[in-house]
Amino acid sequence: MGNGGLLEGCVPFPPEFAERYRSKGYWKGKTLGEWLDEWTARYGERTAIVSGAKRLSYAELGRRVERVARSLAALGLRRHDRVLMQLNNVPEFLYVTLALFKIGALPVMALPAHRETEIRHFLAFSEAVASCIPRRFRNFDYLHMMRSIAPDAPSLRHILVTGEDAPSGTVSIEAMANGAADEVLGVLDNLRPASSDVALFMVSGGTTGLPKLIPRTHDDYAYNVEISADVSGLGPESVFLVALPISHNFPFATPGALGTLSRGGTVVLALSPSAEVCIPLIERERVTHTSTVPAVTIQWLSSPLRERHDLSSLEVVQVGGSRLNAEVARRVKPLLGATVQQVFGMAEGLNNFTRLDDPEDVLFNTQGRPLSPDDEVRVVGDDGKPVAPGERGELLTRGPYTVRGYYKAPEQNRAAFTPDGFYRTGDVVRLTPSGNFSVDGRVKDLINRGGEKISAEEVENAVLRHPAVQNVAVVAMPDAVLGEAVCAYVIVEPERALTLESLRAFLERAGIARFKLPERMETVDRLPLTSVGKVSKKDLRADIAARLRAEGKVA
Ligand code: OOB
Repeated sequence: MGNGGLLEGCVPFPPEFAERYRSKGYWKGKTLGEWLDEWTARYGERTAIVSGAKRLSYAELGRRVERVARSLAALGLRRHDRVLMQLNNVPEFLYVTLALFKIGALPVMALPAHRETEIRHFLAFSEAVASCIPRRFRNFDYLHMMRSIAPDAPSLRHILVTGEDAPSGTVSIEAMANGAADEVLGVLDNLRPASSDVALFMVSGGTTGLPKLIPRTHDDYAYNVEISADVSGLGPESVFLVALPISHNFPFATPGALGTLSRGGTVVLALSPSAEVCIPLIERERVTHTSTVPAVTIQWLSSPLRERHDLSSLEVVQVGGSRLNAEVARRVKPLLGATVQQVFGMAEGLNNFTRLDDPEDVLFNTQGRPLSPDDEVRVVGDDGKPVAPGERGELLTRGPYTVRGYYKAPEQNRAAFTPDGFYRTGDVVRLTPSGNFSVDGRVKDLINRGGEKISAEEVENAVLRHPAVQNVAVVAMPDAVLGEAVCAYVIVEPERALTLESLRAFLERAGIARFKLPERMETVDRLPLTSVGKVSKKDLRADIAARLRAEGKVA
């Protein structure tokens, strides 16, 4: 134990639930930092991380994390301090995140794709004291962005960067990891968090204006890691390719990097999920497991590189984040030589997996079933009452690794959680006779673009700031590879003109992540309304789907 007390603004598990999860052995009473110490002691000289030409043993990883933890403590970071993480798939992501777990400071898992608007929001809302960024990645200068934001973020005291040398006003993570920074011996003992405390903040795909923060505790997140590692068949001989951006829950901890480290396997970091990067890497490192979104799976399946490389090591390809088409699922074994495992998870908690020995019908046509015997799931109709078995309804859930509330969001929590603590997933599911879920739709107002969640309201608010826009509604349109893409229906101000290009340029200048920008714009005189006078997104979705079909762009 450490100094108790949950971070203010977080909703605790009710004591009787916490007690049950502990007594059943789900929550083991260890922090993620303590878990890391166990793994590094147990797997010592085995290879923990591969990144480019760099290979690190567990022992070396443990030493680096320890030095970074001490350096962060020396910088003044303390338990409960928030740290914005915006690193791409580099070892520094793991050094810092694991070091923060040790000192009880809290990573906020932003994405490299986020831009000024999102980052300003995260810094202000979390009151982060430090931010962690690459110097440059994919032709974007993160240091420049951070320096222009910093004066408006009064809480921000440190900018931690990748690379050996640190430009003025920044700290090099690599230097900390190499022991070049000051060490504060003994200080860590005063900082140890409790296992019941918050360990990190995930970012919600969210349906409201701006992304919400999801507090996950050491106990619940460690359990998430453990049960997802079990169901994925990970062991000391496993080699896991982290292809998706590592700050997502799926590649980070479900089971992803942490699940692999918990089993003594090797984590291979890829700088991009593209076939060009990943397929040669699978051959070179003899990768056994990886996690992908359907859009990535499709790209790998159709890549000519597949035939030019030896992929025989590959055992399991996990696919999640958005609905996988059964025909695509069917092609994974013949074309990649691996078992497909569908993963229907969420940063808020609940994970559903198909099991590796499930019959093909389940593997191809369902999104799996919950991992924990104590995951409680309900499928309810519009009236909030359970539907008949096999009928469609919204999935509600509560359990040993599902949050009870978003951070500092009492109002949104009243809408997103039932009074008895079930999280309303917003997903429309059907329980199939095999006991697995089929994800058939959603009631939440977001666009799932290749697994990346985009709040319609957030994009609408940004579009409304354009002077030529009188009103707008943003909806999902079908996309053959991404599943969905962003379409904006705009009412243009009289006497003004607006093109998709100028709207996108406007949004990009406003500092909004590129993946959220509309890919199509329809100008209309009015927006269709429902009987209660709200914009009918259902009609708009049907309209854009019909147009795309008429244009021969989708089947
Ligand atoms: C994962 O997490 P998030 O938080 O980015 O998104 C969660 C939402 C779900 O509520 C659902 O709407 C959708 O993403 N989703 C799926 C799906 N997996 C997620 N929809 C259909 N089929 C699937 N297989 O996306 C996430 C977190 C952990 C593991 C895997 C995915």
